[in-house]
Amino acid sequence: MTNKLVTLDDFTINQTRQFPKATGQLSSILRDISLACKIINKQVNKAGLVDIIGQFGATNIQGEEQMKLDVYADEALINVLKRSEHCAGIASEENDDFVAFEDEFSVNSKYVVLFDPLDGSSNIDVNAPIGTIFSIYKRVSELGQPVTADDFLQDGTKLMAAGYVIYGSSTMLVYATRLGVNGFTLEPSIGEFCLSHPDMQMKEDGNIYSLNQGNTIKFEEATCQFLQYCMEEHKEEKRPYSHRYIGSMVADLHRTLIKGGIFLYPADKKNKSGKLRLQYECNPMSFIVEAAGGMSSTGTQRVLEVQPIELHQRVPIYIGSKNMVKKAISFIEEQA
Ligand code: AHM
Ligand code: MG
Repeated sequence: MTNKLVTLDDFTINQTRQFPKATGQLSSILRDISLACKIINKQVNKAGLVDIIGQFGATNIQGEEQMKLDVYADEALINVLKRSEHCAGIASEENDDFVAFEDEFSVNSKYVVLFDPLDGSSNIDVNAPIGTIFSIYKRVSELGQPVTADDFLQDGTKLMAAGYVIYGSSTMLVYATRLGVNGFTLEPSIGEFCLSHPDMQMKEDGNIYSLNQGNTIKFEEATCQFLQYCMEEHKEEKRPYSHRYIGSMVADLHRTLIKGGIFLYPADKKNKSGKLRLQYECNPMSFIVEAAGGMSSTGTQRVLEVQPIELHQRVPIYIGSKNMVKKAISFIEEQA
């Protein structure tokens, strides 16, 4: 492994070999997603050069302004997955409803893909990291027919794989299956994602907390108490925990995965479900973090066990190093 480049393809083919009955369809979808992300990456890199930054004049279902790159990323993923033989349909944070692919190959495909094509898009015009988040489920509807809403409303425990691509100082694809979490860095000269972070593990403890502290005035008592705890001097560090917040979930969680810590977007007095979306953001990230040995909770329930009722549903989230997440939950339990 040390002196040979292991591409994403090499890696997934090797993983598939461990399961004699595997058909390779999941690997093929992953390859399609990585292709779409390379296309998005090219455009993200050009964002400062071409006149692509700006509002597209449309709003998405959450009433937020979409930027041009969001639309571009959404279309890149849909086009690639539509052509793929193994994807039966998609649901995207940018679209009101899921899309069923109805050609003869797609209706016989086993998998559906959900994605947030460009998360953290408010960071585009300041050149800060943004990302694509994706998840793959096995459909529950009958093969041979177009997919239905039930295929997209499965809880996170049913995930087959999930991942993200971070467009940062380098471009990385991190993906998780039940076998673990691995990170691949895009080698631009050959256009391949190459294994750079094998078997990623989350630290049990951490000393970084990440949340939008500007919302403090709206926070519930338990969140304020946890914040207070983070700002106290801690024995081991002889100082308070550090606060880091980019405002781009992919970037904040990528740091959390590598360095340990906690990321939270809690419910507050106004937004009882927080801000982040269960199916597009919280479930895939929870699956990755749990597969790396971390923990993810809504504060009262494991995120992956929340039964989705609608596609664009939001949930509060506390995610990261086990002991920090447990500590945050302990304040919620005390208040209850
Ligand atoms: P988006 O999907 O519209 O980009 O919003 C999601 C983003 C996350 O990446 C980030 O964690 C959060 O919104 C930041 O929200 P806030 O600006 O309220 O702190
Ligand atoms: Mg998002």
